[in-house]
Amino acid sequence: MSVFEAWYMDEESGEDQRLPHRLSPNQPVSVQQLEHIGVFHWKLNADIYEDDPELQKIREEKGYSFTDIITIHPDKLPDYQNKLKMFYEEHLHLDDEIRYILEGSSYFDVRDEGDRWIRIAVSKGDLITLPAGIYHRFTVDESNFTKAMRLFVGEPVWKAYNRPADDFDVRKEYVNSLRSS
Ligand code: KMT
Ligand code: NI
Repeated sequence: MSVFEAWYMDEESGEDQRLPHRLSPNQPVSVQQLEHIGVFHWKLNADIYEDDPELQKIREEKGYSFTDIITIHPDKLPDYQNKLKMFYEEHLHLDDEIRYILEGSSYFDVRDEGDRWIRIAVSKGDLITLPAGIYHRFTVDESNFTKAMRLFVGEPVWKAYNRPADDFDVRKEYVNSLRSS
């Protein structure tokens, strides 16, 4: 089982978004740093996701009433290349982004409070939440495969607003929450 790991990205290190893009030497980012910018994480047993009391508890506590499953793979996701490109555009949402990795692995990139890219490696069993208003993006890694559960409070809204999206209240509130913590 690979561990949940995050690092500051080398933003100069070439084209292929699916590569790790670590700095050298590696500059790790701690769980505490991630929590500070509102990114939270649970490790669950994805083998039992269909009937997992731990997942059920989180869903009840957080009100994650909606779930569906998305498979990101060239043969499984219609319009794969375009979708991948869209996911990798820096964007925000008006609601939290909650993803539970059931199979495979991938990267979520999030901006820290100083606007630097942090790359978060997620794999089977990682449930990650990104707060409403955080600038982020997503990519598969070199495995080109992730199966993920998408969770949502109520009726899902997948709409993404590409940067710049600084005028949204949700963005202002997010930026303020960083200042006051
Ligand atoms: C998003 O909004 O960034 C996504 O939905 C990413 C793909 S879901 C694993
Ligand atoms: Ni997103």
